[in-house]
Amino acid sequence: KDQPEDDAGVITQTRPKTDRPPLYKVMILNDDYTPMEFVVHVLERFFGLSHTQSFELMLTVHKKGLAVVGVFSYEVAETKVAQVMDFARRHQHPLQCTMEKE
Ligand code: TYC
Repeated sequence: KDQPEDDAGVITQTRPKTDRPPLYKVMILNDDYTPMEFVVHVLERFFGLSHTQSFELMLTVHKKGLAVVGVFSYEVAETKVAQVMDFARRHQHPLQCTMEKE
């Protein structure tokens, strides 16, 4: 056998940065039917925003079509989306909430 059997001479380069888990943007989308007060309530209830912050963010979505309402780990983002979609459905509003990798 003429191949070396050990790692002599092999340089293992350590990676300079530690990977952080990816983050996910949670967004809500505008529609023509969901009442403004309902959206404000959703933002207060599920995203811990103040009434004033929630009202302003709701207006941003109303005018621009969508907005990021928070950035979370995959599992937290998934839970927020599910909670909002379930709450909207139970109240028969078409409000849509989605997530996207940052
Ligand atoms: N456009 C809705 C209305 O005029 C209000 C609204 C705002 C709906 C934000 C959804 O994500 C939304 N009643």
